[in-house]
Amino acid sequence: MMTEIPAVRGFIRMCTDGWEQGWHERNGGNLTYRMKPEEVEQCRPFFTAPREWNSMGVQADNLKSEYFITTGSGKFLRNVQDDPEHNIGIVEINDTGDSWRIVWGLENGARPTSEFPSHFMNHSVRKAATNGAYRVIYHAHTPSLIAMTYIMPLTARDFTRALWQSATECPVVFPGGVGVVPWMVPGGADIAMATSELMKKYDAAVWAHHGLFVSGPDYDITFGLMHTIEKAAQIYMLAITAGGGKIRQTITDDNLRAIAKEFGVELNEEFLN
Ligand code: 2HA
Ligand code: ZN
Repeated sequence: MMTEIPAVRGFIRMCTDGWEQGWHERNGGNLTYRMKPEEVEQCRPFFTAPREWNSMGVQADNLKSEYFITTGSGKFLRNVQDDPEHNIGIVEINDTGDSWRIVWGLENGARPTSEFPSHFMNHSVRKAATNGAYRVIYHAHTPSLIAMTYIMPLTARDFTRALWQSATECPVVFPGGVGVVPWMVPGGADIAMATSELMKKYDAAVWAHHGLFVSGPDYDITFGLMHTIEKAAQIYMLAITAGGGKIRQTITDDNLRAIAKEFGVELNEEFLN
């Protein structure tokens, strides 16, 4: 069965995990995975007759003829586990890198996530930046991080510092920091380009008043990054609220440097004083 293939099973589990965290109200959030050639071959016996090509409005040379597992547009991540065929699917990219067609799932006229252009451009940038290692792009509506976008200056520096200072593990998990996209209309090529520009530098991009995009090599690392950032945001919001807007003490820049040294990671120096 398709759902027994590890790449597909892991994809479904991640949708359920995100739902259980409270990050996917209604049709909120989306997930895509760039398949390995051997995974495509494992899935191919279950492929249905390919449907028509659909142009994306974005293009990437390094994603020509790739296959992606994707959540469906308007679909609820809550429903993926019970009914994968209607809520997720596999798409093939054409040999010019600007169109997709469905080869499995997304039954009854469903389409890939409305954020497919953003996912696609982020995949292109992260694939190039990591020599092909990165395969997962994940978008979620993480409440505490969204709340932070109402009270903090919308800069990479302000968000990165606040998050690094909110849990000792953070500088180890995302030493490069996080980027911030100002409020933009979701779903189109403009927000896709703005996000992928930041993804050249960062594994994670905050969407102001909307949520978070993260990238990674596999489901565990990518889900873990989303989870770590959202938990840090939750701690930050708890502390700032309990303190009446005042933080009495925090992890210092020297502390951050000491963690980096001990754990052998290189912190983005731009964000240190
Ligand atoms: O899938 O989250 O950003 C719905 C969304 C759009
Ligand atoms: Zn969203």
